[in-house]
Amino acid sequence: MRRVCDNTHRPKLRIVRAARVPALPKRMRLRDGRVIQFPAVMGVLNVTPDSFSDGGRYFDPARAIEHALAMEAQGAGIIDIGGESTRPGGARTVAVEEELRRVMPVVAALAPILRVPISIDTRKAAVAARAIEAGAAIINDISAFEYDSAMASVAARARVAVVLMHMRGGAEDHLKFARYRDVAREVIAYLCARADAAIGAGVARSRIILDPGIGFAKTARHNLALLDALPRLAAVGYPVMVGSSRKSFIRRVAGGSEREIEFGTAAADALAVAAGASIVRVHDPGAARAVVRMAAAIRESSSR
Ligand code: PMM
Repeated sequence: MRRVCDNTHRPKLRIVRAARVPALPKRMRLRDGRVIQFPAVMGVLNVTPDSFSDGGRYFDPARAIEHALAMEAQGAGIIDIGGESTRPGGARTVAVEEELRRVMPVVAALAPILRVPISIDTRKAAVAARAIEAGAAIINDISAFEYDSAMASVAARARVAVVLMHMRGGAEDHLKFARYRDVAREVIAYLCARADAAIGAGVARSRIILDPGIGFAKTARHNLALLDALPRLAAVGYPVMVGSSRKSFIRRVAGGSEREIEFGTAAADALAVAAGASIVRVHDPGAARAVVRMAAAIRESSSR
């Protein structure tokens, strides 16, 4: 696999076109043989009373299960289940026992009936391990294995896929850390280092996904710069995941009405896929599927 961890320079004019559409991963094979075809849509299922955009709506397990099945029917290729809110400025750390109480009934009920893989959105190794036992195939760790030192060995032993995301500070206070000299260069360097650390701990290179962490310790300006720099992150060689859906920079740029948030999210996701993203993490997989299909078709025609 081509890796360009020091790919932080600006491309020269004559290679700009090639640099904007790097050769991208086409699929990822999971440990149980299932295959995620890229670009894919990840549907968000927050089983929390206080998440950023859907807090409380799916706290009841029966409603959460129903919503996951609906998202699969609408075209989600992965269902991401989380029990700890990361709402900027308002999130509180949740104890392991409480997080397990929230997510486990939902993971256990969904694993046998979903066709698409389950990803567990957690920073805690104990939660990841129990979710994997119940059938989760992906760990989505917003701390890129930094919060819990046991996470890398859980991932390596279970041979699950991993999403390593960039953030600074904790879920509670990350906005204090939104200071960069060159946000794209620093985020790419960090993600390369975390991927190397994961590989060093025994995670297969072929199961690593990188995420720039839109909204985590970033201002609107940082988020826009990172979306613009996605070709550089994609050129590192790992599949890239992007989670812009309904985040506050969308409201700030596109406007705060439901329609503005919806179309603002769609624009960010379309441009992310055109710039090389392999997965978009969204709250509305039905809309995102059409967006992703269209953007991918244009991207493929331009790289032919
Ligand atoms: N965003 C949220 C939670 N988990 N995981 C990854 N990998 N990337 C993200 O951007 C991300 C995440 C917060 O958004 P939500 O409260 O709407 O789920």
